[in-house]
Amino acid sequence: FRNIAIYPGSFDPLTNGHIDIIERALGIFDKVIVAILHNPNKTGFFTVEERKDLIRESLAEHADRIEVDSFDGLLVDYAEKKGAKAIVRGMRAMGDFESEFQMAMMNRRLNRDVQTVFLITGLRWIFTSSSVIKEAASFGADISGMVSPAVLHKLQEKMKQKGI
Ligand code: COD
Repeated sequence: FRNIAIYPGSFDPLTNGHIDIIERALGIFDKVIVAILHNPNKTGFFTVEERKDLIRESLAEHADRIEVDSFDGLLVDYAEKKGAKAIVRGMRAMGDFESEFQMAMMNRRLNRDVQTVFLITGLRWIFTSSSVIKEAASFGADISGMVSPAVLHKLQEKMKQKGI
C-alpha cells in the first residue's frame, strides 16, 4: 500500500455519513485506516471494541483496503507510526469548518509532513451525526437508512439493554 490515509474519529456509532467519506477516500487513497480515539476518560455509548466490530461489519465489501484500529495519544504520532501521509476529515454543511480548521492547523504544527484532506459529504448526509442519530433512536424514531443494518440492529439491542 503506497498511499495510506487515516480517517480518525469517535464513530460512536458509524453512520452512513462516515461511510460516504470512507468510500470517497477509497477513491483517492490505496488504503484507509479507520481509527477510533480510545479515550479512557470518556465512556461512549458503544465500547471501542463494539464500534470496531460495527465498522468491520458495515464495510465488509471493502475489507481488502480498510483497516480498523484504535489509538490513543496524538493523532499525528499515530499517523506517522502507521506510515500515513494524510488525515481525512469529513465536512458537513455548516459548523464543521471552524473546529476542523483549528485541529488541522494544530496537527500541521505538530507534524508538517502529515496533510489534512477534507472531503465534502454527500448531500443526503449533511445533517447526519452520531449524536443526533442516538438521540432520535432513543425516542423511538426510525433511523434505518441513516446507518448500516448492522449498526441499526446493535443500536436497538443496546437501547433495550440500557432500558432506553
Ligand atoms: N458526513 C460527512 N462527514 C461526517 C459526517 C457526515 N454526516 N458525520 C461525521 N463526519 C465526519 C466528521 O466531520 C469527522 O471528520 C469524522 O467524520 C469523524 O467524526 P466523529 O464525530 O466520529 O469524530 P470526532 O470529530 O469526535 O474525532 C475527533 C478526533 C478523535 C479525531 C480528535 O479528537 C483527535 O485526533 N484526538 C487525538 C488527540 C489529538 O491528536 N488531537 C489533535 C490535536 S488538537
